[in-house]
Amino acid sequence: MTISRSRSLLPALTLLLSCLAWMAPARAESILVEGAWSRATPGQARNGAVFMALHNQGAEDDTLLRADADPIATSVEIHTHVHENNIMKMKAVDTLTLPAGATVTLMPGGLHIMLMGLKAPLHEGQGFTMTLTMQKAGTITIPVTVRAVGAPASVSQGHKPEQHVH
Ligand SMILES: [Cu+2]
Repeated sequence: MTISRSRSLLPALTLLLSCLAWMAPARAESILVEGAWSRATPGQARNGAVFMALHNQGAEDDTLLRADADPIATSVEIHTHVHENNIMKMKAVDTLTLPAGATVTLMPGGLHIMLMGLKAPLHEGQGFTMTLTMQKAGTITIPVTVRAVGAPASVSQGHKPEQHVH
């Protein structure tokens, strides 16, 4: 984990400390997975989504082939969002390319891992594990923390050194 060099360090640090519990990175050779989280599911919702940052620290491109969340979900798909007739729709993709030296961020409104057929609602504060299978790096088990229903789009946004004051 790297701490951003943001000048507004205190809020970032506070946020960082509050998410350290689920920020513990998981690693499989060249792939580092950070900050995997899911939203609590309201009422009768049968589907959930998981978000995370996938860092490919290797010299070669890799591919996320599949994700599994047994036993909490019946099936798991990799989804993205596409614009169709001015409507944002979710669309399943077969695989996800992880370019060498790059970070692919899964976040609400974009790429996500879809949990289909949840066997029980996801409650805030709960944790579960998922496995990700990469073509080259193999399988990695990651911890996922469930955050509140209204959790903001991406906590990692708070970690970006984006608030430059000139
Ligand atoms: Cu989806």
